[in-house]
Order: sequence, then structure tokens, then C-alpha cells
Amino acid sequence: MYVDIHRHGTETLAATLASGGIATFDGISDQAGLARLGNSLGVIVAHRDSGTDGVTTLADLGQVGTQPGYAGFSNRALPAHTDRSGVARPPHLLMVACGHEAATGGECIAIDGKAVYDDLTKSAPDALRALSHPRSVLFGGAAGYLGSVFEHTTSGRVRIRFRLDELAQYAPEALHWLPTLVEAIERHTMAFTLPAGHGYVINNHRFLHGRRAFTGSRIIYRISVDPFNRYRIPTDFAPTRPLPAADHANSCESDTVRVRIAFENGSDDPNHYPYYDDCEREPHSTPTVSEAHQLMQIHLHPDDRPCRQRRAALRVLEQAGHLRRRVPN
Ligand SMILES: O=C(O)CCC(=O)C(=O)O
Ligand SMILES: [Fe+2]
Repeated sequence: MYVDIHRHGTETLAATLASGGIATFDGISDQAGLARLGNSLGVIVAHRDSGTDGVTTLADLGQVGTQPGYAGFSNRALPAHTDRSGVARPPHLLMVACGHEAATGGECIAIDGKAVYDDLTKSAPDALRALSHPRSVLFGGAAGYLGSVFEHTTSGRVRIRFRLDELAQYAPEALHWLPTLVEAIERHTMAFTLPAGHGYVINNHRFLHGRRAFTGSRIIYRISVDPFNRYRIPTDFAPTRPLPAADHANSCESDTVRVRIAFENGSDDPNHYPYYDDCEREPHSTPTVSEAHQLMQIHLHPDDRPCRQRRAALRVLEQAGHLRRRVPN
């Protein structure tokens, strides 16, 4: 996880991030140093609270930190979260460096969303399904983003988005599973101290982060970065196992979607379906030409296999002139 950026450079930092979603580094003691590192990895994305160089300086600013969405400027703990979860496309990377250590506390926390997902596939798949339900969480207040904690992207891959403060509203089913999710997050939380000059970078679509409460004049520099494509840092992660299909016997009523299926003959009873796939039975009425074509596709058996459905279909097609028997010579 630690990368000696001064020896091995940004390439190694990016490769570590691409594979594991997190990297730590040292030797960055001020805003300019962090901005330089960010610019070598990609494009620094401006933040509501950043200066013109895109760097936000986080410190305990007393009253400021008591407003919703400004807890970063307090000395309180910040529970695990995704940065900028309230926008459609949160920044891809989050990079921080410590300018001044806390007197006590202030450890950073990081949680691998892939580990949480893998844990829940085994320990609570129903929770995972509810927390993956589209439009089940409003992130960031009324003008925010309606999404889900786990967002299934393409090819079975997943992206995480999470916050647990006054700016997140959960639909009842997702709310029901929040304690299970929080316990899983706690099981996978790593905490580490950042001495002055040390920092970390995470993939904000895979890792959650936060910090513990502190005393003293802790200073953290923070930037958001969208990395250059050449580094191939994924915007999602691949779970170890896919989410198992719902067990309908145990799933609750609100998971069940009822759909009405009617067949071509207007019936919704599969037993009324006019074309059978049972070779032992005669079709219950003489098939039409188009039904006979369908039967031939259903019953693609070799000619010598006794199949009443196929025989009836061949008869209809022959009578309608669609089939000519080859005369043996
Ligand atoms: O103070 C820290 O270590 C992180 C702060 C943070 O995550 C935030 O303000 O979003
Ligand atoms: Fe954050």
C-alpha cells in the first residue's frame, strides 16, 4: 500500500491504486507539493471549499464546522463516506496529506468497498440486494443525487456511494439494512495515523474514508483528482463473487414483482399454450403453418427420434406445400 513516490514516481502510485484502490505516500509537506502530485496523476477537480489551486485546507474552524455538510471543518469524527456523494459523478480519486498532526486522535480511516461487498454476498445477500436497489438513497439533500449504496455498472462490476449524516435519506427497505451495512463497514475499517508530510490517495468509487475525532490543531490538505486515462484506474470494482439470486421463499413481499404474462392465444396459463414441448403428446389442435414452423424449431431432433409434435408439424408443412420429401433412389 505504501509507495515511495520520490523513488518510484507517479506510475507506481497509479498502478497501486489501479490494483488495490488505495496507496499511502510521504514527503509531501504543503499544499503546493500535494497539487504537484495531483497534477502528475490527472486533473485536479475544484471543490466548493478549495482555493484556486484546487486544494482544500481542513482544520477545526469552530462554528463553521457545525453546519450541515461542513463537518470536515470541525474536530469531530467523520464516519465512513464517499466524497461528494451528492453529485452524479463524484470525483474519481481523493488525495490528502497531513500538514500538522493532531495532539490526540485524528486517525484516518479507510474501508475497501470491495471487501464490504464480498462480506455481504456471504453474510447478508438480502441486505446487498436492498442496498443495490436503484433510487433507494437520496444523497446530498433535495438538489442531490438519487442512487444506491452499491451501483451495478457493467459486466458484474460495482461502485460504492455512501454517507450517513443529515444529507442522506434512505428508502425504508435500504434503511432496514443500514445497521447490517454499518457492521460490515466496521469489520473492514482500517485506521492509521498520518504524521505531518504523509498522505494517502484512494479510489473514491471503491474505498470509503473518514477520520476519528481529535484535539489540537490538525491540518489536512485535500484534493480531488480525475486521473489520466493512461493510468487505467477503474471507476468501479469487480466483486469476488456475484450477488446470489434472491431466494423467493425467504424474500419479503416488497421484493416480489408480479407481472402478467399472456401467450399468443390470450391465456395466461402456461398449460393452455398451444405448442407443446412434450414429444409424447399430440398438439391439442392441428397446428397452423406458423405454429408448425415453431414446433420444428422446438423439436430439432434427428429424423429417427419418435416425436409426435414434430410428426404433426411435418404433416402440416407437407400439406401446405412447404416440404417436399426426398424420394429414395
Ligand atoms: O480530515 C480528514 O482526514 C478527512 C476529511 C474528509 O474526509 C472530508 O472533509 O470529506
Ligand atoms: Fe471526505
